[in-house]
Amino acid sequence: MKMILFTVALWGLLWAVNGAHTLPWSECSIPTEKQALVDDLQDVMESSVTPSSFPNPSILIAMNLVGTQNAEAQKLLTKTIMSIDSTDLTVGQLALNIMALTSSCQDPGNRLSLLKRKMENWVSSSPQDPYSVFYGPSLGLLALCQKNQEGTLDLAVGFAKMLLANVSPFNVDTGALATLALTCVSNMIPEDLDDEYSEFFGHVLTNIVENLSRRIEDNGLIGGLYSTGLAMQALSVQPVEKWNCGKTIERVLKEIEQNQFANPMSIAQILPSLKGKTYLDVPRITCSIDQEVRQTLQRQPGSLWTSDSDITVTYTINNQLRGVELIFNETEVVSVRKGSFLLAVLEEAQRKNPKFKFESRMTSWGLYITSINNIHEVENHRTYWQFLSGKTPLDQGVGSYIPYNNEHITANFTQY
Ligand code: B12
Repeated sequence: MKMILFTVALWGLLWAVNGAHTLPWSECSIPTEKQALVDDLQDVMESSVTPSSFPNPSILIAMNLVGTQNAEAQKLLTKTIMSIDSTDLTVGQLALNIMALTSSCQDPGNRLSLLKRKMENWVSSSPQDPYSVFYGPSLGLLALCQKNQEGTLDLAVGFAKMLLANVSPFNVDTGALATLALTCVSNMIPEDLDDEYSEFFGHVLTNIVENLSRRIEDNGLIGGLYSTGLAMQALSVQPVEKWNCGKTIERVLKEIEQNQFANPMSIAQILPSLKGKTYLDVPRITCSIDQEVRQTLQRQPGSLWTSDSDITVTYTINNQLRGVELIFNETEVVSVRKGSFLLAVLEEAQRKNPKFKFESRMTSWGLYITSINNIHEVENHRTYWQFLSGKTPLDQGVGSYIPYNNEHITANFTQY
C-alpha cells in the first residue's frame, strides 16, 4: 500500500514539474503555433508600403529590427525616406527618420545636426504641459544618443529635469520612449562622470518605470492595447518584477487574432516587442546584401470587409469650449454599410448636413481630423477633436474604428 501511495505521489510530482515546464506562456516568446500569425502581421505591415502610401519611418524601423520579409518594400521605403525634405519636420519626425535611415544602414547626413539644434532649442514651457509633449523630444534624445552626438548628456540632463518637474497625468507611450532614451543615455556616461550622472538618471528612470508598472492591467496589457508595444520595449530594458511578459504576449496575440492590429502603424509599434527587439537595437542592425526573403501570400486586412446590410449610427458634433465664439451641438442619424470605418459616418453626415463638414490630414496613424464645422484645432491652444463612443474616448481614429449598430459617436472639441 505504502509503495502504491509513493508511486502516485511521485507521478503527481513529476506531472507537476513537467506541467510547469511546458506551460505555454511561462516565457516571453511567441509559441511556435502562433509564429505564422506574427509573420502574417508583418506581411500586412510590409504590404502597406507602396509608392503612394505615407512614408512611415516607424514601419522601416520595425522591418529592419525584425528582419524584413519584403526586400522590395524595404528598399522603396528607405529611398522615399531618404528623399524627404527635413526642413519642416518636427523633432519627433526628424528623429524617427534618422533612426529609420540608420536601421537601413544609410547615413542620415545633416539631419543629425538639424535635430541637435532643434533639441537644444526645445523647452517644455510649463510643468502643466501635457505629458505627451515629451513624446517627440524623447525620440530626439534617443536618436542623438544612438548616434553618440556630442552634448547629448547635457541635453539629457535638461530634458530629464523638465520631465521630473512635469505635474500632468502620466502618459504610457511617452513614458516608454523616455525610458528607452534615458536608458541609452545612462549607458553612454563616461567612467569619470559615472557616479553623479548615474544616480540622477537612475532616479528619473525609477520614477518613470514605477508609473509604467502602475499601468500594468490584470489582463496583461500596459496602459491599453495600443500603448502595450512601446511599454513592453521599456520594461524589457528596465525590468520590473511585477511584469508578467508571457501574460502580455498571450493577450496581444488574442487581440491580433481579433484583427485589432489592422493599422500598419499599430503593427510597427507592437512587432519589435513580439520579436524580442527594442529601439535600442537600432544601431546594432547589420545590413546584409542578400537578405533572405520569405515568399508569402498577400492578405487583405479583414477590416476592409463590409457587408450588404446597413447599420445606424447617431453622430453628434459638439463645441462648448470657452473662447471660441461659435458654440454648437448638432446630431445626425446616418446609415452606413455594416463593417465600414467611422470615416464613412463622417462622410455621410457631411453629405446630409453641411454643418458636419470636416477636414483631415494624413499622418503615420492614418487620417487625423483637424476641423469640423470650420472649427480648427490649434496646437498652441492644445485644442483638438476628440472622438467618443458614448462617454468613452475611442482608442482608434476614424480610419480604423468600425462602429456598431445603434452606437452613439460624439466628436467633441476639447483640450489635452
Ligand atoms: C500626442 C498624441 C496625440 C495628440 C496629437 C496632437 C499633438 N500635436 O501632439 C492629441 C492629444 C491631439 C491626440 C489625439 C488623438 N489620439 Co493620439 N497620440 C498621441 C501620441 C501620445 C504621440 C503622437 C506623436 O507625437 N508621435 C510622434 C510624431 C513624430 O509622429 P507623427 O506621426 O508626426 O505624430 C502625429 C500623429 O501621431 C498625430 N496623431 C496623434 N494621435 C493620433 C491618432 C490618430 C488616430 C491619428 C490618425 C493621428 C494621430 O498627431 C501627431 C502630432 O502631429 C500617440 C502615441 C503613439 N504611440 O504614437 C497617441 C496615439 C497615436 N493617439 C491615439 C488616439 C486613439 C487618438 C484619438 C483618436 C483619441 C480620441 N479618442 O479622440 C485622437 C485623434 C482624433 C482625431 N482628431 O482624429 C492612439 C492611436 C491608436 C490607434 N490604433 O489608432 C495612440 C497610439 C495612443 C494610444 N496608445 O492609444 N493624440
